[in-house]
Amino acid sequence: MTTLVPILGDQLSRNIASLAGCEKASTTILMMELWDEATYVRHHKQKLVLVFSAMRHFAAALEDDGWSVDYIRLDDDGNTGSFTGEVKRAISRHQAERIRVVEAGEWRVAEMMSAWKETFQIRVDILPDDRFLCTKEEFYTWAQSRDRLLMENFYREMRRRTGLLMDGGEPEGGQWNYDKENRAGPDMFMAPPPVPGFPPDKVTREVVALVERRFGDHFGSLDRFRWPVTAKQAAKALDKFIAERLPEFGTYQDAMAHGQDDLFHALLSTSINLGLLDPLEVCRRAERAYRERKVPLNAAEGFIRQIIGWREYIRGMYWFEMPELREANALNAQRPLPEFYWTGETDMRCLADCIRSTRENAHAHHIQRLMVLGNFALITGVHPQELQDWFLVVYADAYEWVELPNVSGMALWADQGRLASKPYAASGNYINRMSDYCSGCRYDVGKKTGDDACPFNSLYWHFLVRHRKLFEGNMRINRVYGTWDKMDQSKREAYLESAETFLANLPPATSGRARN
Ligand code: FAD
Ligand code: DLZ
Ligand code: SF4
Repeated sequence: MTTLVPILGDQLSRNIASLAGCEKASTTILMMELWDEATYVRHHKQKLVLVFSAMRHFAAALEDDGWSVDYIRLDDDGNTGSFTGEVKRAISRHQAERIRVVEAGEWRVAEMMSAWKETFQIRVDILPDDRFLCTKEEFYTWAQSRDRLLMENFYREMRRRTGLLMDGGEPEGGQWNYDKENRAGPDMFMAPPPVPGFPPDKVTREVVALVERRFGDHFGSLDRFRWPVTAKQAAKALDKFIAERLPEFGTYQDAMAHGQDDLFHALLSTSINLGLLDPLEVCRRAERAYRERKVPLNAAEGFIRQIIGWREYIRGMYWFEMPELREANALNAQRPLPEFYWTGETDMRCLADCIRSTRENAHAHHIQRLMVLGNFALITGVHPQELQDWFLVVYADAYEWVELPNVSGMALWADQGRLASKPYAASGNYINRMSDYCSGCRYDVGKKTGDDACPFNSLYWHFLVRHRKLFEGNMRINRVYGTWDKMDQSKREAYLESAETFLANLPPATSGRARN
């Protein structure tokens, strides 16, 4: 009896649950390069190269281990371009009597998979993805028993459950969270070591040629492709991060510096999301570095919180809130995506730099995504689906399960605050404090209104005034309305007029698009 084990492009883990307990002699692994997956949004070219190259390397590693792998290339004759079409063909090629597959990361693909049993009329076992530390069911149980779904409470449970940075029943060092120590802007002491790059090998070069040929008009440049494409490379990237950048990770976690794209960040999300690195192992490594006194507690805790806290919480929220989350638009934002999100052509130096990094690296770090790109879209009222699609296209680590709650919930407050207790709206003052962007900008961050004033300043107030009814009752933000009410009438009018003039001159996207 042949068991067919489809392994999806983001399931590239040797210990994937679908292979556990399978006999090599009676198992065929199916891996598929698919037109539908490559084009459901017009992914950044680096993401396509990353996924296809990592898939090809993984298939070769499985074959070296003695597994039979049926690998369908994008240009192979007869490739139907869809998961269902390729599984159907493989069932007949291998006379398969059973399918074992790990659940899909995305709603869209999970829906397809749930129809396989009826479509193919054979046994289909869909297994939980145990690379996540919290199952969907555990998350639902946690979420259903609460009014407020605070990440911090979830995180504490995950710390207790994993035992990471615990001292008996108490958090290591006496505090759960050292975020207050993690808010330095860029400074003269900051000297980030370079992130290791992995120049394309023969396999990757072949994929680069394929992507240029078939997806040459997608967003982004391939010139600086440097992502790990194998588990071995990802392990090396992790070693270097723990040794060289983790010690300062906490301190400069929220800092931004012009032209410095990586700072002290891990650059590990692409590897973790593909399955090249195990998230729990990554956290254990960070903990070990702390216990060996190689990194301070604020760095190890801050980093571990991102993974067992934020990453797990975001994934849980995705499944808990779907499918409504994709349509959510609590602020009734209707503006089209501005043109410069595709071109980077704007005088706003912060946005121009974040978009340049996005185009060149298929990456921007968290604060750039949240407080520059997300914040601008929030305060100008960009339609959530326009921004969701853009974020899904442009980042090499983007999969809907992680992109959507971050964009819709965290950045845009489109879910009415179920994920973020207050909107992450900020004026130029925040960006100036956390970056060196403003010093070289054509706009003056100190000016509040007028042609050369930082646009974030008036847009911030315009946003708060537009949504006063909603936010006045929010304890975490309502104090700002006191400040607004105390301002001179003429000053308030100038703010609103500046913002209106700016918005009237904000061209919508015409040169780029997220979907075919
Ligand atoms: P580091 O800053 O070094 O953090 C370490 C790890 O923590 C990351 O590798 C990642 O696995 C995890 N992590 C940190 N924050 C988050 C978070 N909010 N959600 C999930 N995991 C987190 N991350 C993605 O992987 N894919 C996305 O599509 C994505 N879209 C985002 C969109 C917005 C609007 C925002 C605000 C954040 C988004 N993030 C996304 C989260 C975060 O920005 C990236 O995980 C991070 O920038 C990846 O770089 P890094 O590995 O250097 O992360
Ligand atoms: C992201 C992606 C891309 C671009 N291409 C493929 C592919 O050709 N074959 C494949 O198996 N997976 C691909 N993926 C990842 C899938 O989209 C991913 O498995 C889902 O997003 C998770 O449900
Ligand atoms: Fe951005 Fe305003 Fe600073 Fe310019 S002045 S970099 S627009 S925050």
